[in-house]
Amino acid sequence: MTTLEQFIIEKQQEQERATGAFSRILRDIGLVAKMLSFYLRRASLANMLGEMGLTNVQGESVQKLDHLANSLFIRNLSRNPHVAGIASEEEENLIPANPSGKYLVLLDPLDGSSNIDVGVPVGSIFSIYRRITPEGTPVQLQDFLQGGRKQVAAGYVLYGTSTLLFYTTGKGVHGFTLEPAAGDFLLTYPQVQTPEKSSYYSFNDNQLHEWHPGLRKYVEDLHWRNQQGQAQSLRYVGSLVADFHRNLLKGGVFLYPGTVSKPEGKLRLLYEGYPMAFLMEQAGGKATNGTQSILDIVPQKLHQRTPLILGTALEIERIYSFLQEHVTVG
Ligand code: AHM
Ligand code: MG
Repeated sequence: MTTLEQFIIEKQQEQERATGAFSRILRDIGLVAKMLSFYLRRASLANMLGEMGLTNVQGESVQKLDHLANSLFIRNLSRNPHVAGIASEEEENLIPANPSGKYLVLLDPLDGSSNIDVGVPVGSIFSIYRRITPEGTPVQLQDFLQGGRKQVAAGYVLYGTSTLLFYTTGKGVHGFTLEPAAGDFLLTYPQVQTPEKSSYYSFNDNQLHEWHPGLRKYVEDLHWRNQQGQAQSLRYVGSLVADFHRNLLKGGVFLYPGTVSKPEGKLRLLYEGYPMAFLMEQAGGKATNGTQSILDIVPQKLHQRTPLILGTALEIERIYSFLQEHVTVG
């Protein structure tokens, strides 16, 4: 079986100018994922559930495990000489690391906070960029605001019935499963393509009344298709990584759109939108905010939010046609 480490080395050898810097970052992310997987399984036994009593930059209460995941990633990655800087959903400002490094890592260290305390799968999301400011100088905000098409890699770790690590470097999506006995991630999903047919839909409908009328019509269409015998099943975990992963493998669509009172939506462009969009496109699907591809959105700030719709290519086209047919917002 191929381990994540072997796979990374093989891929590195395929690139003429590869120095191993990038591979070492992926290895570090894998290492933190293994540690987190271990801590998450013990959380309710080791008094690691519940809140820290702090609020993060997003105005959300920080869970103990959010805090742990954030510190583990930052501590490990900032020791890596190739990491010039880090940005995290949990940190207000960017974190300069090693000025001589040439890569940046952006993180949602533990995604799906509302599920942490109830034993429901959560995840970590990462994306990697090459810096644009000169090596040897401290990183700047502009390094982090290059836009989704500049990602050199993106991926996620799903802490579920098994711990899975899926990533892309722009040449397909590859998935690994943690073999706890060996302590290694093993290649179990080479070259993942999402099915063409969508069978699942995932969204929180508590603000449906505030959605764009085109999207409300699309939801009616999902129900109508069920009546026609074209089974469309609702599956919503409430952890983006888990919802994304199921739909990636089974064929589906995930929606977290903007609403009349929150047109910018909830999810973060840099930590959640870009990496998941990169993965979905690499697996043959599409990602949109309703008007343009997520990867084409020009970022303005670190913690920018975005409406996020991810799914099979045909299903996203279908959504576009509903949005165009019903243009009035209200
Ligand atoms: P988090 O980063 O604070 O965990 O929030 C992101 C999560 C996503 O994992 C998930 O898709 C979404 O928020 C669920 O939101 P809601 O509870 O509104 O359905
Ligand atoms: Mg998140």
